[in-house]
Amino acid sequence: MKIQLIFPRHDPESYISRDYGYLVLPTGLEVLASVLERDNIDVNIEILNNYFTSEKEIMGRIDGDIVGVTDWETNHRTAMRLLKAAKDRGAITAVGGPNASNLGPRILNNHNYVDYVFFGSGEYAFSKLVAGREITEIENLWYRKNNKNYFNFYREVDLNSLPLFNFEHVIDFDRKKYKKEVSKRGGGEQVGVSFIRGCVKAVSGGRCSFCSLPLSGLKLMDPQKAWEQISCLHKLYGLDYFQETGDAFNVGNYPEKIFQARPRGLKIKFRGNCTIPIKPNEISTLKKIGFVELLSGLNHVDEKILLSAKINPRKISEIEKTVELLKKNNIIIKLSAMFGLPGETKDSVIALAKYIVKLRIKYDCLIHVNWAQPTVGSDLFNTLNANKKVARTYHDLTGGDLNNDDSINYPELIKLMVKYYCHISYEDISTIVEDITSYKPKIQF
Ligand code: B12
Ligand code: SF4
Repeated sequence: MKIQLIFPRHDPESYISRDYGYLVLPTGLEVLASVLERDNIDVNIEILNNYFTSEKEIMGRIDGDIVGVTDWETNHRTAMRLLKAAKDRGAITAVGGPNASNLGPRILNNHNYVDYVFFGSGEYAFSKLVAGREITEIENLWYRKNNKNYFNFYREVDLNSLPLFNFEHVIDFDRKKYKKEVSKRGGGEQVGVSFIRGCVKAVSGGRCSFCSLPLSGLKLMDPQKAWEQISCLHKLYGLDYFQETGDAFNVGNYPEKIFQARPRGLKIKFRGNCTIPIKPNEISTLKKIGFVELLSGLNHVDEKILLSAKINPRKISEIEKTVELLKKNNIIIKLSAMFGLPGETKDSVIALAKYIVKLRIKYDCLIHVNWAQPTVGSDLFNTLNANKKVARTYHDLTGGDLNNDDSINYPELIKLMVKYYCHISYEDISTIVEDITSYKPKIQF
């Protein structure tokens, strides 16, 4: 049986440029492939990465018995086009990934050429589907039966049960060409490795209002195994820069355990998300592990807004202490701030804007400025969808249906969130944000 797994490039109409600096190596799909092989299922697996192989060429190559595609919000339309082509050629079609995860019934309702939608981690579930197991026994799976949509049950994978993965199934992957192309585009060469699934904040204090993370609980990979995975990719391809893909790498003493298990003589760089504040001893552990870049949510500075978004407020002085220490340790910090959360006022927008400028000037750190996005699957989206005025106005403006669409016009929905839930207009927030974006730090994102 032939299995084709496809990682699509961003939709031409997405807000991300097709020449954007990063090239994606499809870690998630290779993890799925490694499990199929480990489970001794008699398959021939091909991974088509739209970053290396053009869409036209991929379309020409589609001939799998099962075709599975990764769906991000920024490549959703391309994902659907590819799945349609696969169904036209008689394939069983499956879609997974962070975007599809929250769209199960919507995708099944709107795209009759899609047979299965996977929620969250796909390792056990996809392997069972390919092995032909009874559909009702498969976790994390949305499917159609007699014109109705069903979801069986949720189960997180045990990361220690997974085999090691490599990039051997990716068609046209040439390490040298990859390196050259990455440097031409000016992007980082970090490769995703997944040692942490789930979020400690969600487990302990509930999910943030804008969160659409399709996982619950928290799973950690044994540090010994984590290094085996890294050593394997380093040995095979010389890869030496990794992004740990979890929401927060600094979970309890996990960084210290990773440091203790580190094999001697292996020079590896890391990038990953951490929750701040971070204690000085923890920063020095991150440094010793090889962290060169750290990503973290600054979110907002207004306590009321933070609390209503279920984000833990932090003292500004603690944030600055962390930023200063990271800088001293030569770890680049990239923060993200969020405008337009419910409750925003002129004062709160100005306070956040001033703080961003202060951090940029004082520490020259990069702060990515975003609008709070009510992604399907988040509490924010559910609140907007339940508000009849918002749903009706959204329909009048876009022709869309918030209850059933799988392609949401987020720019319009954000405007409506600001209109109905903030005490300042969208235009006024935009003007203030434009003012602060004129300052460019030396480090680029
Ligand atoms: C690493 C990463 C990157 C890296 C590299 C991406 C890569 N794949 O290697 C870089 C830094 C380049 C990046 C950039 C961006 N990223 Co990014 N990134 C991530 C991150 C942190 C990890 C992805 C990953 O490798 N996960 C680990 C693997 C094992 O999981 P996975 O890929 O999800 O696959 C599993 C399941 O989803 C499922 N699955 C996936 N596909 C399929 C297919 C089938 C058929 C099946 C059955 C199952 C299945 O099974 C897999 C195994 O369990 C995620 C957040 C996260 N934790 O997921 C964001 C994330 C994917 N990124 C996101 C975004 C928006 C972006 C950017 C567009 C941001 C921006 N505005 O610039 C850019 C654009 C990238 C580009 N190429 O142009 C969003 C997507 C939002 C959404 N809902 O779709 C995410 C979810 C972050 C977030 N919460 O907002 N990113
Ligand atoms: S937004 Fe991030 S920190 Fe908040 S619950 Fe979701 S994954 Fe956790």
